[in-house]
Amino acid sequence: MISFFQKLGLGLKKTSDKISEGLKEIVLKRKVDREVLEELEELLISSDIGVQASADIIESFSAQKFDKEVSLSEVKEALCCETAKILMPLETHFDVSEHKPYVILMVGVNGAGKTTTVGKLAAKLKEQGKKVSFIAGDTFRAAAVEQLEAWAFRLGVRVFKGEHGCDSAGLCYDGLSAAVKEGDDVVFIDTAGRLQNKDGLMDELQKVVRVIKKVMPDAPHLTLLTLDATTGQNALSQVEIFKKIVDVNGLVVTKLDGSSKGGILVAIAKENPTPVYFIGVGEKIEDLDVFEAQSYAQNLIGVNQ
Ligand SMILES: Nc1nc2c(ncn2[C@@H]2O[C@H](COP(=O)(O)OP(=O)(O)OP(=O)(O)O)[C@@H](O)[C@H]2O)c(=O)[nH]1
Ligand SMILES: [Mg+2]
Repeated sequence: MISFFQKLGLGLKKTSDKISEGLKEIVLKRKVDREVLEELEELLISSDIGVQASADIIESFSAQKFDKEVSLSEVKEALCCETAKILMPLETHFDVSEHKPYVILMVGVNGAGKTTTVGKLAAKLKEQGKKVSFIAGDTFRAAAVEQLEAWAFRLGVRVFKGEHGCDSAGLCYDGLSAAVKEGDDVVFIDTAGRLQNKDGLMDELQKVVRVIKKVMPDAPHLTLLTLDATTGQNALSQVEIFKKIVDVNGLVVTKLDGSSKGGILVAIAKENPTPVYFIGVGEKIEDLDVFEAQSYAQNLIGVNQ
């Protein structure tokens, strides 16, 4: 069976192909001079790595390799190493045993992959023997509850739901109270997708957090912002704005399969560092894994290509 590392490699292939092709043209039989450095920096920026992170990577690269003849693999190794250094602080540890129930609030723009991530993550927790439940906080989008229920049915998980269009905050209050009573280990609160410029929906999210705290003052223990990797630079503004509204303390980055914008995580690490809990490389239940800086950097730069 294909490993997650291989899947990540395939997923990031569009980005790494672009970087590899660019690198071949730049480094072919040339000493590293100003021009080479500039071209490398441009290549990184055009791969969504961000201006600041690209400048840092090139500065360190230059310190090691300036005026030297280098092979393609040496360049890749050096760029990978610097990229991994920038990504390293985003690595984190997922431990739901610190609270009971451990409350995970899913937030993000429309279609980012929140509900799918709930399903994939719940499957992992169930495998570990945890008692998991869902609160269908997306009372807004037609079929949102059914989508969550389909995952719940498949995994054997309880769903707390209300009438279509009912008050999401009220539902979350009741749902969390029920989860406490049931002795659940982990509760996922799925919420409606909301664009970062929709004030009304953002107010609703704050209300959800306020009522959750009435049931459990230290909850939500993890507010996970789900980012769609194909959105590229816009992900930076999503991180910034969602952090202003709620206490986002973790990220999930989905759709790395087929995205040529995998460099965005490096930009986030530099400009708005936030722990990355999971990355998604497909629609299937097993297509979610923990984020690892080293393997991410290797697949992004295409060191083995
Ligand atoms: N290729 C790919 N598709 C994904 C991934 N994660 C989610 N999807 C797909 O993206 C689409 C949207 O996913 P949802 O989980 O419904 O997203 P959401 O954020 O809950 O959407 P709203 O509730 O409408 O805001 C679905 O078709 C998912 O199967 C991933 O890592 N890779
Ligand atoms: Mg959803």
